Amino acid sequence: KTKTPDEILQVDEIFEKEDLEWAGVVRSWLNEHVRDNIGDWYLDGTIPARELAEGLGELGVLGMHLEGYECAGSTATQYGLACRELEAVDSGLRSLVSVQGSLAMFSIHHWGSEEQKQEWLPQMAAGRAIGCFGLTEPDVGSDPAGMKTRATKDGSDWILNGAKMWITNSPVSDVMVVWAKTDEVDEKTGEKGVVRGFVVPTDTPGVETPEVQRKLSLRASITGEIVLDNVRLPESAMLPKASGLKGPLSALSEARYGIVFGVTGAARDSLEEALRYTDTRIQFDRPLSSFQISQQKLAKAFGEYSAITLTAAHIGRLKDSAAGVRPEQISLGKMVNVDTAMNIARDLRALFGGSGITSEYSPLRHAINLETVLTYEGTHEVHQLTLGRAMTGINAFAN
Ligand code: TGC
Ligand code: FAD
Repeated sequence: KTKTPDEILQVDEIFEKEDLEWAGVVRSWLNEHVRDNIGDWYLDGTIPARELAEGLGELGVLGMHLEGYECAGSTATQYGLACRELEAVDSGLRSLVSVQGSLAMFSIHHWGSEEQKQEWLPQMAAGRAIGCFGLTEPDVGSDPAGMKTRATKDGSDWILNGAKMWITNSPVSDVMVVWAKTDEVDEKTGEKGVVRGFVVPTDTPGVETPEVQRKLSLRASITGEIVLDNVRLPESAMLPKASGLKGPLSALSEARYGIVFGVTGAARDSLEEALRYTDTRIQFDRPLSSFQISQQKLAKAFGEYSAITLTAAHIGRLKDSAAGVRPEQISLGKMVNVDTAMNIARDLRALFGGSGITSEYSPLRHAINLETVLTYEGTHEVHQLTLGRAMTGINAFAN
């Protein structure tokens, strides 16, 4: 009698019964609406973002961990388990939900005015409005403190100029949270330039959002630029409570948390697919699953999958606890879980032989997607240095 990896691990002893039931609801919805299409969307290099956002809004996953404004107010663990199911289908799908809920909606929810929250959060939770988050620029990625996008005052209005790069969903967004430096003096450095967030409807004159083409990874996701050419905004467009890098970094903590859970889904899906395939594929008159080397690969992947699942559960519990989770703990989860999930998907892909390089089977698609996940939301190296700093007390990011 065979058992699934989750049965052997006894995930029902790791997570609460009702949380796993919720994960089952998300999984069923994805099986019904997405799973059969994902390979084609990936090959086509796109995703029906608007249609999907409305479906995901109805399912209740957009901004589900936020309170009020028609958001579900779920626990961090429940949100993590939803990310796990989404990324079991494709990292691009989890990206759609991460950017909407953890980056754009969270920024407005945490740092916005009451009017901004009332205007945007209910329609974003329902998936009627799509949001994006513009921090990275063509010349500034890992070091957002060096951003060049500027917000200057003209009377009571703000004028935004600059460019953002690699922005998930910018070409299909209705609203953007854009981070720019103002002329204010930074109290810490004594220099001019304080990072502020702005809520910018994408139909504002001067905004353009060309799509990034020719991606090899995260193909079932729309990525774009944001070009801001003398974009005039009312004073009320600024997020009033965010000042300094803490604004965007707090949102990044939320989205990185979703990744810690999400990638365990990509690993689980790769393992389940490999178990199914090796059970039915016959070589030398025996199923592939009967060879010792196949079982070694499966066992190694299972061990690693178990470890990252337990890490995600631990970080979820910390986030749900009264004390909360610290940024370096999220860095630990992002660094270890993404790298491990990528290695699991890559190693298992070999078990499929030639079939493994087609869109018919998921492990290579997951592995290639995870190259992006390793890079965005803080590169693997940024998280290594964050942990290095937490352990040694020495900042090795710069001189
Ligand atoms: P530092 O100057 O020390 O800190 C600035 C202020 O921020 C606070 N802070 C945090 N707050 C909340 N959460 C965090 N994770 C935080 N990290 C720092 C910090 O306490 C300080 O507050 P205050 O009150 O003292 O001013 O900056 P740092 O040295 O900590 O940061 C340096 C570094 C390199 C770690 C940071 O710049 C960084 O994380 N860089 C990576 C940039 C990045 O991750 N970009 C991601 C862009 S968005 C994206 O990729 C979306 S992909 C979406 C998808 O499709 O799923
Ligand atoms: P760089 O910062 O130039 O880094 C290049 C290499 O140098 C990396 O290996 C890095 O680790 C290394 N490096 C940099 N500094 C150091 C150092 N001090 N020590 C050691 N090594 C270092 N951004 C957004 O704002 N919003 C989005 O929605 C978004 N979506 C994305 C979607 C996709 C598909 C991709 C690929 C990216 C997305 N990003 C988004 C951007 C992403 O966050 C950046 O690509 C990432 O932060 C790295 O920045 P960079 O590409 O400029 O690389």
